[in-house]
Amino acid sequence: MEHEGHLHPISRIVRDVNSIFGEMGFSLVLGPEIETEHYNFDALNIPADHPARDMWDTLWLKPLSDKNLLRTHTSPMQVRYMEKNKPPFRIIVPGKVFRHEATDATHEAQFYQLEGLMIDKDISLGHLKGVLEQFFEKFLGSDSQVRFRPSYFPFVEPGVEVDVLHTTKQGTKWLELMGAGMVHPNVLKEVGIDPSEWSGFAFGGGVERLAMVKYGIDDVRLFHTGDLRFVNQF
Ligand code: YSA
Repeated sequence: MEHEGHLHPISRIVRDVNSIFGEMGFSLVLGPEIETEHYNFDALNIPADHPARDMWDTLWLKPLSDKNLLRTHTSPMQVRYMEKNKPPFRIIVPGKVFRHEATDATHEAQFYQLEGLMIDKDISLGHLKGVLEQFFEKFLGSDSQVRFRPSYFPFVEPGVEVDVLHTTKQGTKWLELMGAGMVHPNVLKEVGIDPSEWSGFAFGGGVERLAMVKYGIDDVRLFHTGDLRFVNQF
């Protein structure tokens, strides 16, 4: 008997997200999974002694003296892209990230993130909110509920976190989907972009969590167990 194959739900989400942001003028960019301390931390305004490094439990590669690591987030691609390209631009960067952390229903040690970056003239927090609200409306439908909370990341000022209402068999509650904010002037200066002329926003979201909200799934670990009874439902 022949069985028709299909995309893994995470690949499908990445394609859907790419097409929604593509309609809003964002281009797709990819980057390396092995990163340097410079791009993962220093160039993002997180120097070696900065307490915010504890936000990302890092898997360092040997020899430790080389300061190479498995990227803990897709944000290093903001710096790599801005070093090589002149604004204005809008990009999204999907990719695998790695963290040395215990797993639970909302945390994996290896998962996918989606980075977004827009730099132009006179960009404000209102543009960030508008773009993300439009994205969630197209991705989840007009009855989806999104909230923005003040938060802190060293590479943005101000910073926010974005939660979406998540309904599963267990009930409905807010799930954190993204960190975001206005790109910090120090990050722009680091790549030679004048913050008095250009401004912009960035965001980084969890792709598995986007899928959890879209499909009402209550455990992030289901995506990577290889259990076909789960995967074949999509
Ligand atoms: C913040 C500001 C910006 O201007 C740009 C990007 C960011 C996000 C930042 N780089 C970051 O990684 N923040 S985060 O640690 O809070 O992760 C972002 C999102 O990834 C979370 O909101 C969540 O949806 C997902 N995530 C985080 N840890 C996870 C996870 N998903 C599954 N398993 C984990 N362990």
